[in-house]
Amino acid sequence: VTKNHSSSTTKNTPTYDTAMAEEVLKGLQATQKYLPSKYFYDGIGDELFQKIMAMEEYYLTDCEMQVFREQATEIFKMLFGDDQHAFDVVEFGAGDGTKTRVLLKYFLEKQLDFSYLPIDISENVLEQLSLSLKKELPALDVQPMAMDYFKALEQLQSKSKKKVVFFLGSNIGNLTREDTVKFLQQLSQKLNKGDMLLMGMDLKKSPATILQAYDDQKGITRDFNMNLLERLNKELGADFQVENFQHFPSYNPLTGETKSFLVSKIKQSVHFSLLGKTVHFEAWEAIYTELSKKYDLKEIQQIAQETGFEVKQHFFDDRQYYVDTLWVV
Ligand code: AVJ
Repeated sequence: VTKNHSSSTTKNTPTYDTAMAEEVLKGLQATQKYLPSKYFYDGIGDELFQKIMAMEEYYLTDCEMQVFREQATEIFKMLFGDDQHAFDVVEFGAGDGTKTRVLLKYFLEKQLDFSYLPIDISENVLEQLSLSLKKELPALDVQPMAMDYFKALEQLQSKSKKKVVFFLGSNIGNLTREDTVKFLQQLSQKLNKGDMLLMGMDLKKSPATILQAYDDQKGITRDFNMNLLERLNKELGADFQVENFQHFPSYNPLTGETKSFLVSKIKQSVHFSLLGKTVHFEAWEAIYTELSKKYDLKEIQQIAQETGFEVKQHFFDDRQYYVDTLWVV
């Protein structure tokens, strides 16, 4: 895999991430166009997502922070009970680790013997995370892994220390039902009996509340969605004119699926100079860019059962907007 850091190579030919190029073309050449949401997170996307987490409308982060601040003791008891042997904390989609820090700090105070293995698709965000943890929690052993969830799963050693897996922030919501089940099945197979999973899931609630979280007043979420096109311009030599696209989020209260789209306002063509390809858009043709799935407790129970886990306990915020659910293998 070649990577474009927008610097010139020795031959002076611009390079690009070939796996990304392939996935992007596949999505844009499909009958119903789509782009994988994992590509939101370049340096600018990381910054925009941090702004999203701080927004009034984006209740998810506040809910999870409240759960960790107010129920750390209960969570700790459920995770370890009397068994306080050495273990690994594996975190999928660690991001900037703001929420996790609350728990890591608590584990350190309890003098537990553990390493922290954060996994994220964004190298940029992982570097920042490692640096800030080194400063803030110098005693913590951090082993970062920059890759997507399925790659990281393959790397997990099954026969080692006890594992506590974190999958927070409703990151699971980005996966289709099929990928969710596939991911969790593979995960439970990698884990040993007694290993645990703490997973943050966003719950069904008033549709208006959900829609606002993905369609904020200031347009930060719009910029976040549009940045995907800017990234393709920078990294694949595309010539998207973002003003010719519209951010459009939707929520289906039957399925809990929140979907975000970029809709082409006009008939237009976009050329990818580095790939020698052109993509055509009809007026009002859409690109599906993100799924942010909302659950109910029945579906959570079903998924746990289907994937080889047992639900131990749900930790809710005050409004029951959100749940951190604790599962055991
Ligand atoms: C980071 C995947 C949990 O889906 O809610 C926020 C990303 N997208 N606003 C989500 C996101 C638009 C977020 N996750």
